[in-house]
Amino acid sequence: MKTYDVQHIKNVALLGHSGSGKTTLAESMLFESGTISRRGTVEERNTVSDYTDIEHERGSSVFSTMLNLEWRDYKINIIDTPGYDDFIGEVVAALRVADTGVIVLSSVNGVEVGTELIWRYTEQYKTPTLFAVNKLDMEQSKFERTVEQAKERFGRAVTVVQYPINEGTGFDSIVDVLKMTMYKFPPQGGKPEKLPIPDSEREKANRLHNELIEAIAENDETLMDKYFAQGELDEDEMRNGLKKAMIRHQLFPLFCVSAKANMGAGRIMGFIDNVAPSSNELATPIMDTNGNPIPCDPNGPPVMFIFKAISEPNVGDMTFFKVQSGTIKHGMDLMNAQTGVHEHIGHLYIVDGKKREEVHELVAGDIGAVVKLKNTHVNNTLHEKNSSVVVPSIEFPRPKIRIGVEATKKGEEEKVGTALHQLHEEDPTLVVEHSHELHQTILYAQGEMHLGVAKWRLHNRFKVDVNFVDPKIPYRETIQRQSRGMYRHKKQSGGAGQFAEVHMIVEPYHAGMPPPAGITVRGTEEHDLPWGGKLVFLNCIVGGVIDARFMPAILKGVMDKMTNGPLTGCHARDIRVAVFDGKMHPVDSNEAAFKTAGIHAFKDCFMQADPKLLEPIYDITVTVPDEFMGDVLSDLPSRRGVIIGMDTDGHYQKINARMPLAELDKYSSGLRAMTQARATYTAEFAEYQPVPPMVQQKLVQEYAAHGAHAEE
Ligand SMILES: Nc1nc2c(ncn2[C@@H]2O[C@H](COP(=O)(O)OP(=O)(O)OP(=O)(O)O)[C@@H](O)[C@H]2O)c(=O)[nH]1
Ligand SMILES: [Mg+2]
Repeated sequence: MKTYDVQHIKNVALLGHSGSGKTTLAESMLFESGTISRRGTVEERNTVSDYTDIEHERGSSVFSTMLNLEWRDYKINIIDTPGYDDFIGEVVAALRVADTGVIVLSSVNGVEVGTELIWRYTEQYKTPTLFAVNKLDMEQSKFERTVEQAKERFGRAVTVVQYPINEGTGFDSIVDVLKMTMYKFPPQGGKPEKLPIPDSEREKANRLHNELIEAIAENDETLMDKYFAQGELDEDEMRNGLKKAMIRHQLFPLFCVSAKANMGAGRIMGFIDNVAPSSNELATPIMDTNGNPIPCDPNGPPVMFIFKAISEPNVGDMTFFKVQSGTIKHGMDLMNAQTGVHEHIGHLYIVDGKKREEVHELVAGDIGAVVKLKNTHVNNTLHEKNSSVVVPSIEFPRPKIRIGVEATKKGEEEKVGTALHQLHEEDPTLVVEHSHELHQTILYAQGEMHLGVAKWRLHNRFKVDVNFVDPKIPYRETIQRQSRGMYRHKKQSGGAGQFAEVHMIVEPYHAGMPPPAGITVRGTEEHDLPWGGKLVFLNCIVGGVIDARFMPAILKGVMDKMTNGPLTGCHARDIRVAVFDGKMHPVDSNEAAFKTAGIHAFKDCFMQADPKLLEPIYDITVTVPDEFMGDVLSDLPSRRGVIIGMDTDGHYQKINARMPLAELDKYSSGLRAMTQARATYTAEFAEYQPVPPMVQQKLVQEYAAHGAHAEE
C-alpha cells in the first residue's frame, strides 16, 4: 500500500451493541473497497475480523480488530470493536486512537444497552460520531422508530442524512438528503445506481433536507446567515458545515445500511472520506502529560502511542500503535518513555485481521503494528532519545467483579500466574492480584463473560486449567472495649529455659484518646498499619520490671497477632496496647520468650475486649433506566445495601448506596439479570464497618474449625 498523508487517512471505530452488525459491516466495507474478493459471514466463521478461535466459538467479537482499506484516494483504518459490555476495555482503547466513531444500530432492536453505554464514552471523549442504522433488510426492521429512539436518547443533534425505501425483505434503495439523490442497489448489493428522488418521496426528502440544513446552519453563524439570505445551502457548504459540527461533537449524521445485503457501505465510506475528520483536524489536539499539544505533523518528532498488544498462535506478538507525531520508519531506534528501554523498529505492518502487510513508513495520524519489541506495553509512548513527550494513558474502566483463581492441577500455580500476567498485558481491564493477605490469586474483570473468556484462553492458549472460587473478603478485626490481662511464658525443657511475664491493657484506639488511667506512659510508638488503621504501643513499665531491650520483642509479638488476628486470622487494626507490668528471669528471659508472652497476653486480652469483625464497605452508584429503578431499589436491602441518595441523569436514575464487598461480589450478575443488562454500576471502597453478629459468628466458627490450629 502507498504511504498516505495525514489528510487522506481516516481512523474510524465501529461501535455498538452486540449483534448490531459491526463485523458484518466491516466485511461489507472491505468487500466494497476490493480489499477482499469474497465476503465472509459471522455465521460461517470466515470474516476478516472475528478471526480468533474464541470469536469463532462465540460467534461474536471478543477483541477489537484492526482492518484497513483504500476507498477512492483515502486510506480508512477501521477498528471493529466488540459490542458486549464486558469487553468495554477494547472499545475505550479504540476510541483513544479513532478520530470518528460509527455507532451501528440494529433497525430491529433500536437503541440497546450497549449503544447507551458506548454513547456515554463518545460523549465523554467528544468523539466525532455518526450513526449507521443497519439490518434494513430484515422483516422486523423499524427505521423510523430507531431514529426516534436515537433522537430521544442522544438528542436532536442526531440528524437524518439517509432514509430507506422498501425497508424490510424488499429493501433495495436509500434516499440521501445531503446529495438529494436516491441509491438503488442491485439484488446482490454492491455498487448502486444513482437515480433522481421519486416524486412520491419528494415531499419527505425535502423536509429532511431542510432539517439537515437547519441542523448544520444552527452550528455555524456564517452558514446560518447564508441560509437565511438564500433559503438554501449547496452541497459543499453543507459538507463543510457538517464536518465542523461533527468535529465539535454537535451534530451526529445518521445513515442507512444493510451490511448483510451489502447495501450502503460504500456511501458511508464516501462520507467518511469527504467529511469525517483526519487526525490533524480534531477539535483539540492530543496533549502530552505536561499539557503541551502534540501536533499531528508528519514532519514533527516521531511519537508512537501503544494502544493494544496481542500475542496469538497464528499471529505472534504484535504491538499496535498510533503515530501521534512525525513519521515512523522501518529501522528507526526509539526510546520507551515509561520503561526507558531502547526499541528497534524492525518490521512495520498495517494489519487486516490476522493478515499483515509490511510497509516502509507510517506518517502522523496513521495506525500500524510492530513485532518483537523488547519491553513495551499498552499505554507506553515511544519517542526520540531526550524527548519528553509522553502521551497520557488510556483510562481503562475499573473492574466490576472479582473471583478467586486456583490452578486445577497442583504445581501449575506459576504457569497460571505467567498466563494471567500475559492476559493482563493484552487486556488491561483484566487485573490480577496475588493477595498475600488472602493467600489467594484474585482476578478482577468486567463481568462473568469476561471471566469466561479468560478461562477459555487459559485453557486453549496457555494449556492450563483453573478453577474459579469465591474470592475471600479482606475482613479486619478490632475490639470494642478495654481489657487487661497478663501472660507468663515459662519453658524449662533440656537446654536454655525461657521465662517472660507480660501484663498489658488493650483498648480500642481512636485519635485524640486520653492516656490510660492509673499507669505512667514512659514511651509511645504509633504504627500506621500497612493494611490500614493504627497500632499504638505504650511502654508503661516502671521500676525496670521488664528490661527496655525486651520491649521490641513484646511489640513484635503483638504485631504478629495483629497481622494474624486472634478472632479469625484477619488483620487487626485501631488498637492501643499498654505494657505496664511484668517479670523477668535473669537467665531464662530473652527476646523469644518475651515475644511469645507478648503474643499470648495480647491474644487473651483481645478476646476479652469484645472483639469485632469489620468488613469492607463500598460506595456504589447504580445507573439504571427509569423502568427498572423500583426493582433495583427494592433489591438493595436484601443485599445489605443502604441507599444514600438518588439523582436523575437523562433517562437514567443514579442510585447511590453502600454495600458490603461480600454482597458486591455477586451484584454484577444479579443487577444484569434484574435489568436485562441495562443498568451499570461503579464501586469505590468507602470504609470498614462491623459485620452483623450472625456473619461474625459463622466466620469465627469456620476459623475455629479450620484456621485456628494453624498458628499453634
Ligand atoms: N439480516 C441482516 N443480518 C445482519 C445484518 N448485519 C449483521 N447481521 C447479522 O447479525 C448477527 C450479528 O452480526 P455481527 O456483525 O456479528 O454483529 P456485531 O455488531 O459485530 O456483534 P458483536 O461482535 O457481538 O459486537 C449476525 O448473525 C449477522 O449475520 C444485516 O444488515 N441484515
Ligand atoms: Mg463483531
